[in-house]
Amino acid sequence: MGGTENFYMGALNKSNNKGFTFIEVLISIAVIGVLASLLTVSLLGAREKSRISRAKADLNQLQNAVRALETDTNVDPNKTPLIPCSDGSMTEIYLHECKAGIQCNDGFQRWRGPYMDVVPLDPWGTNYYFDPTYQCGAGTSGCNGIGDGANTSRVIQSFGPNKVQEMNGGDDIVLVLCRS
Ligand SMILES: [Ca+2]
Ligand SMILES: [Ca+2]
Repeated sequence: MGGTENFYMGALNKSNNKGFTFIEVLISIAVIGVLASLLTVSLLGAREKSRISRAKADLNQLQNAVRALETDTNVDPNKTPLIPCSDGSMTEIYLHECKAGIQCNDGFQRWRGPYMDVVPLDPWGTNYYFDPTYQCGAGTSGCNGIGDGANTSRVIQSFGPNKVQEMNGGDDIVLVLCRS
């Protein structure tokens, strides 16, 4: 027992005397650097995830507002007729515009809003959008795995982290009001 103890003490003393070599210090700094960057990446990832959840929650609220607009006026934003779902002549607009009919009225019949006091900006600072002719991609968030190809969906949407609307993919976050 005593012999083993001496052996360990000897090893301990030896390494204590030696201290850290330059290489060991470099390796420690590199390891700390890698751990710090991993932590940063995971924090950024968590923040982006919470922004995406917020966009989805906003879109759910906006959908409620659009459904209330439909009930009162029998049309969608920009007076888009409910049927047919796909109509290439209808225009895309931002949902905070009065033409959308959510927070103010631009000539809607039987309008009884505002259906939302203020249409918020999405978590990336872009206005939410109404697109009566959106092409879903199979991987688009909210398209539920259905890539429509040539067909179109009527959606409300956030352009996502890159702030640009994309068709058939990208980081858009959509809520489908109806499909053609
Ligand atoms: Ca479109
Ligand atoms: Ca996008």
